[in-house]
Amino acid sequence: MSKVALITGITGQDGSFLAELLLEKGYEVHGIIRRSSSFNTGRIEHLYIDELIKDMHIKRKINLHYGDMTDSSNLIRLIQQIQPDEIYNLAAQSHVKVSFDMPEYTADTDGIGTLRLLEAVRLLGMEKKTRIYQASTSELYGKVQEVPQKETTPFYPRSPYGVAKLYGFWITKNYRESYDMFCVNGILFNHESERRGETFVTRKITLAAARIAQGKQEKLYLGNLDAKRDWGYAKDYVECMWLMLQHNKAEDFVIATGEMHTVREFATLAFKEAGIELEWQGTGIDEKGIDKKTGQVLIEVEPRYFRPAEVEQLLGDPTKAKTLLGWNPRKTSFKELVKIMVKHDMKFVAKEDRIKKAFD
Ligand code: NDP
Ligand code: GDR
Repeated sequence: MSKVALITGITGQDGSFLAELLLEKGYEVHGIIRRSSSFNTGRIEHLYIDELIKDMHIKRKINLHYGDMTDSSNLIRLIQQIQPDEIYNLAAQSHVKVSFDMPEYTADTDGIGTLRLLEAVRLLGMEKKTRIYQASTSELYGKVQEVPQKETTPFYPRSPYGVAKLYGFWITKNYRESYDMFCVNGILFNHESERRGETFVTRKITLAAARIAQGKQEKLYLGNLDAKRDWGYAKDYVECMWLMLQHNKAEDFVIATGEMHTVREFATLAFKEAGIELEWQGTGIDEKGIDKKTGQVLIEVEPRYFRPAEVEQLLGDPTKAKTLLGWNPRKTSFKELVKIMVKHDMKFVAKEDRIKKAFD
């Protein structure tokens, strides 16, 4: 009998990579999707469309169910019906800047949503059957109290998102300690990919670099160029989520590369991959990224992208995951990550244009 997994947030960056990994491992995979007036399944279509075409008996590789983290009765019904051995709670309003605009919704989905899921498992008497992974985050460290950050570093969140995820972290730990449930927190540092949402800084940069290189965009506007992040590759990180649920003991882990770069460095490297050498001039909001060859200003600072409270730097220490889970934090280097994203977006942007023309 294959194991049964339920993924909340299956349509997101991590959900799509995790679904692929679990299918490879022979799992029966279920996912919760939100009803939307437009398609939100772009990242997972290949996991069921191919199968639909091949086999008209509709032998789907993944099973999708409508649901929402704000709806308890829906979560209870789905968990009862699916009887999962493992739940990966990846669903969240995951944009830090947007959480300042939608603090209550973010708290409801990211904080109380986690409680709803844990309670559903407990109320159904599945505490001993179902293992739960909670998508915690380096944003918990916020205004950092120690460098690098590890499992014992105190938290100091700096956004409604960080505060909502703080509740998710502690309620997961509390259910583990109160009801002896196998529920764990993965404190994941930023991880990116060619499937990253287009408003997160890395993807915004790689898409802009590709469009500018192909003459389809003039300028890129960014916020804080000095922010430093520990950026890894999402495909490597979902492996850790799975490893944490296979571990013999329920415990929390920091997942990071142990290397930190500024937004400016990411942009410099991404533009280089797209064939453009940047040089930086000016300081603060007057800083500009200039094409060395043509002298054209390609990047400007736009105060609209600054946050009311910023997380200036994050650097994780993955020693525990390395030692206890045998995970390799340097599988994909920073340089390789940028290369993967720019290579993808150069093709994506070229195709985007062909699609647009087809509808003209
Ligand atoms: P994405 O934003 O790409 O995906 C979020 C997913 O959650 C989407 O499937 C989205 O659905 C779904 N979702 C949002 N709100 C709800 C809701 N109310 N009910 C049900 N589903 C909902 O995030 P990532 O894949 O990047 O991240 C996965 C998780 O890991 C998130 O919890 C995030 O906070 C956390 N995390 C991410 C890190 C990163 O660097 N990527 C680092 C640390 C933690 P839809 O497609 O319909 O919008
Ligand atoms: P983050 O990711 O807030 O770390 O949260 P994001 O890519 O949005 O920002 C990273 C840093 O870049 C700075 N920045 C900009 N950010 C965006 N989005 N747009 C810009 O134009 C821009 N210019 C500079 C930001 O100020 C910030 O310092 C991500 C999410 O995936 C969370 O869900 C997750 O928990 C954390 O990573 C770990």
